[in-house]
Amino acid sequence: MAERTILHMDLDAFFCAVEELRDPNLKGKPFVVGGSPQGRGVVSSASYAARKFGIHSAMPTAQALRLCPTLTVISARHGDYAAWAKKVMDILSDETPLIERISIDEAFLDVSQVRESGRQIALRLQAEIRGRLGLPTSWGVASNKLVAKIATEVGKPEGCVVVPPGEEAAFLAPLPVQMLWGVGPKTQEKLRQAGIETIGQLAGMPERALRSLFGSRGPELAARARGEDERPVVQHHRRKSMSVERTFARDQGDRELLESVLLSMAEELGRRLRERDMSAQVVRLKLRWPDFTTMTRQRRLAQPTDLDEEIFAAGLALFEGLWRSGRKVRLIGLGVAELGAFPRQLELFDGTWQLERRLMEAVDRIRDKYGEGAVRRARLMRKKEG
Ligand code: TTP
Ligand code: MG
Ligand code: MG
Repeated sequence: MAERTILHMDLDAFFCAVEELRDPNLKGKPFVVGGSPQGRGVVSSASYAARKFGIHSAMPTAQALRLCPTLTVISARHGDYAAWAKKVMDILSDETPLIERISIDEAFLDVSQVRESGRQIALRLQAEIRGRLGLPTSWGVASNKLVAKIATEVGKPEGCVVVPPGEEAAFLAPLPVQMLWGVGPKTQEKLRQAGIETIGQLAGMPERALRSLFGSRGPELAARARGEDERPVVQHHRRKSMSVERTFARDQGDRELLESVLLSMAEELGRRLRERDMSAQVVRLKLRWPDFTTMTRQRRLAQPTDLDEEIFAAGLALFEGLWRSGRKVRLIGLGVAELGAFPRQLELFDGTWQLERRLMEAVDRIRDKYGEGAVRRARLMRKKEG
């Protein structure tokens, strides 16, 4: 692949920054935008002054108040943020059409074809967004998305960190593994137990050790730790839907098995969405009976999602609407549609936070009931069929 120049931008304490535009007295003060401490509100965005107290996004507001009793809590006046974010994205779009928005306040730009250096472009856009809108941004410049995004994180707030080509691995080496895309709490814990805390240590792990810890995912993880990433910058809505389906060698009427197949499909779709930094607004189910009649149903979600649990919950609800106990199924398919880089703000409203909890509990219940064995059984079946 020819050498690329990728920029990544993320607004600093975005919701807080918008609130500061409304009320300049907030500047420099510890405050958060979030749900109320009664109920089960959580912090959406914490000002940098509040972060000094250890306050961060997704922390219960009540806990944030314990850490900083003088904290100001502002309820999210939602509409505004999207409008401000759009103004920022419009400035970026004027620069290049090769822009991929990945959340409400961040985007990648591919400026490989632009003659100006990545640093110059980033600094110019940073100044323009500050000057025209009064909003602070941080920028990362690198040869790929993975490293550019981490560079942004490292420079926050109001930073511009450039990682020259060839220095990706050296740049990442001292950073903690959890800054790496794809390393969640579970992976982090596994690595910690193996004595691995920095990205550099991960990059240096012998292939055998990686495989025994993470199976086929191991080498991929090591590649990321070396700062390798070939994912292109994808303009929005290029891809509209994705789906997976399975035809059974023998028609299946067993609820346990059908549900576990559905679950593994939801996991597959969730993984593919997250890999592309996308969310889906619609979930679709397809069932084909032994006589080849085919039914499809779809459901629009209250919020776009990239979570296995939510895709599964919607798929399961559709399934239950179509299927009667014991009825044989020839093919089952699950899909997601209306994909985009939607802002995901489950935590904004206390109610949706609880909804997410409920969904996770539902999945755990099904896993408890049917056990890992059910999923394994489905996998074995697939093997036999293949
Ligand atoms: P982030 O970019 O993750 O956070 P931030 O902009 O507040 O702070 P940083 O300087 O570290 O980038 O998220 C962007 C906005 O999305 C954030 O201002 C509020 C919203 N958000 C939530 O509503 N809930 C969350 O859990 C997170 C992480 C963000
Ligand atoms: Mg931000
Ligand atoms: Mg962000």
